[in-house]
Amino acid sequence: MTASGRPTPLVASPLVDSVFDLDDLLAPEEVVWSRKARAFATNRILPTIEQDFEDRFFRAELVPELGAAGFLGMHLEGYGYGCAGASAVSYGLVCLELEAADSGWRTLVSVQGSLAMSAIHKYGTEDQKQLWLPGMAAGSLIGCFALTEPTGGSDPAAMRTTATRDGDDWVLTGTKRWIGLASVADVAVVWAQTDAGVRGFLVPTGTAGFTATPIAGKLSMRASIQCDVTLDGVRLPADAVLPGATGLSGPFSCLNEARFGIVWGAMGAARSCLDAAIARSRSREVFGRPIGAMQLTQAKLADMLVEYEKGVLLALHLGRLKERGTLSPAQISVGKLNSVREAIRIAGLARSILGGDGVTNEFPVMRHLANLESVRTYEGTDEIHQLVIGRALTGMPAF
Ligand code: TGC
Repeated sequence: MTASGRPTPLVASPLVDSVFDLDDLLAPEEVVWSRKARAFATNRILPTIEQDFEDRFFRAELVPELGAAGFLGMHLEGYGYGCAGASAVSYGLVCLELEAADSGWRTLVSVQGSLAMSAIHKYGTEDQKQLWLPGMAAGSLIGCFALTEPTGGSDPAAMRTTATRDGDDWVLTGTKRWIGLASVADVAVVWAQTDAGVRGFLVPTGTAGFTATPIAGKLSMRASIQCDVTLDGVRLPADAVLPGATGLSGPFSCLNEARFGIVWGAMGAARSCLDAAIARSRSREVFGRPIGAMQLTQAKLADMLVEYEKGVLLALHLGRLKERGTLSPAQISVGKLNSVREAIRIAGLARSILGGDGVTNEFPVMRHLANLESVRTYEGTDEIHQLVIGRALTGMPAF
């Protein structure tokens, strides 16, 4: 229920679907994943999300349900470790449907599957994979990914967290910030400087010296958790290191996975805003007729649909490239930059169609708008992605 007692709208968008017909471009199993995620979002997230956002409440019981649905680590290449072995496009569609409910829940699937699980899956030993991945796929264990530091997230090469050898052990010291799920995580994938460059470490969060503190005062992503993390002489055994990753390409390859999910997810938030605006335009009367019968409103709705459809088609193109194994970081940057930027524009136009009521939680639009400002900032800001694209076009790095 919304604050006004109206039922929370379903994530359904029959009008948008009928004009676009995305399903026509999808394989049958992709439609199945999409509908499954839409049902999960509608039945398990939407009924409580406005109140959870208001209360800053993370509904932890949904995590094993996401695992049971097969959404956690669903796209990790190959079967095994309890993962679904689904296609990149299927994963993207799940991200879209979950983010149509709330960016926080798509973020959870990203942090767990695309960042923490993918780091272990790409770079871990067989023992590390067996220890962590099945529980993480089931949602009985939670992972986080500690890369960003308080001095800024855009330049991981400048990280100050260190890992030094002491006999066979590693000792980690430093601070991380904006680390999703860290205070509820069982394991943290921590990136730190070593004599041999940046390495990744698996840190059970109960290890002495590891502290995670949720960041207070967020006006965005309020139904999810982001933390400050302190590593105060965290002592780890030799086999805590991820052996397959040396250098920044390790964490950056995981960011590629998460950014790919955002390309799709942000369009889900956009679709939810478009749905709300369409419904309101048909029911709200001003100057004696529905505002949807007015040319200025129709122009806004048309522009919103065009950008939504273009964004999803771009996501689908990138998904097909990913499935072929040819998707490049610059192509992902094009998608992340476009999807989030256009989703924010669509949400803003939707808010204008809703009038004053658009700033209340009677509608999901301000929540999406606030969430999308976080989505715009993490996993590479607009400016970072412009610079990655600029480097690809000119051959000259400008950062
Ligand atoms: P550069 O010299 O370009 O590259 C260093 C090494 O990395 C490789 N590389 C990549 N590999 C895979 N995928 C990519 N996208 C890659 N980009 C670079 C590169 O080939 C090189 O490899 P090697 O083997 O030659 O050493 O590195 P740079 O430091 O100059 O990079 C510049 C830039 C701007 C591209 C990079 O710093 C960047 O992407 N910055 C943005 C980082 C970012 O997105 N930060 C936010 C992370 S969000 C977060 O941590 C929170 S997680 C979500 C949550 O917990 O809720």
